[in-house]
Amino acid sequence: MTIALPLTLHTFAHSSASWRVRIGLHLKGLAWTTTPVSLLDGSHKSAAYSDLNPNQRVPALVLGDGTVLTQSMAILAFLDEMLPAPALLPADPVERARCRAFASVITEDIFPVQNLGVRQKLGAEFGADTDRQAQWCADWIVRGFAGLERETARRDWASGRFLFGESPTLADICLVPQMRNAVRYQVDLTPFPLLVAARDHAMEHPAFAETAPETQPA
Ligand SMILES: N[C@@H](CCC(=O)N[C@@H](CS)C(=O)NCC(=O)O)C(=O)O
Repeated sequence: MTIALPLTLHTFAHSSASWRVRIGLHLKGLAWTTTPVSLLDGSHKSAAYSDLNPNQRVPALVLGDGTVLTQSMAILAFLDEMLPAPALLPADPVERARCRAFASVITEDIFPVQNLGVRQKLGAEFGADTDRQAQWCADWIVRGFAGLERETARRDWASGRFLFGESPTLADICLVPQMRNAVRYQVDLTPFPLLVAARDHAMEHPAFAETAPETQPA
């Protein structure tokens, strides 16, 4: 079975979940066409986009045969299953579990509480202005990053490598966009030197640099 081409990625440049998928596509050597979905003007809630992704979130990946895939981690798993090299997880089962756990801290513990819909609700229903919303996001990022920094220190990770070895894995794919969110919310990264080093190393790889929000159409 092969992946039906061409691929169309419905994405928003500044969405970290979308960036994860762009990194994965690039790592797997796949080309794709971008269809921008603006979260700023609510395009993700339009009738047309809701037909494509009933959950009204980006990203969504449309395959050449019309199949629609959603949820960044499910899309990355699909890519890894269809194109096993380069692998997005370590070979060793324990390391795989640790790598998945690292990614989950970001995708399940940190990211959901700072998502756009959450921030909008904090503003509309709880009166939090943009500064308070940013503080909210920063607090959850700091808590999550503190754990990841401690975990990384415990693993004797050395800078100049990817988080789980010599090639990028889900851990790097999730960390880099989340670090960008941290910068956006003015998180002081000084307490997280290992995460900063991991981010900096990953950003030297074309799959990360060439898919960064700044490189995207919208
Ligand atoms: N768990 C989903 C999260 C997708 C998601 O929430 N994307 C954000 C942008 S990064 C979004 O579309 N937010 C819209 C909203 O919160 O209303 C994934 O990993 O794909």
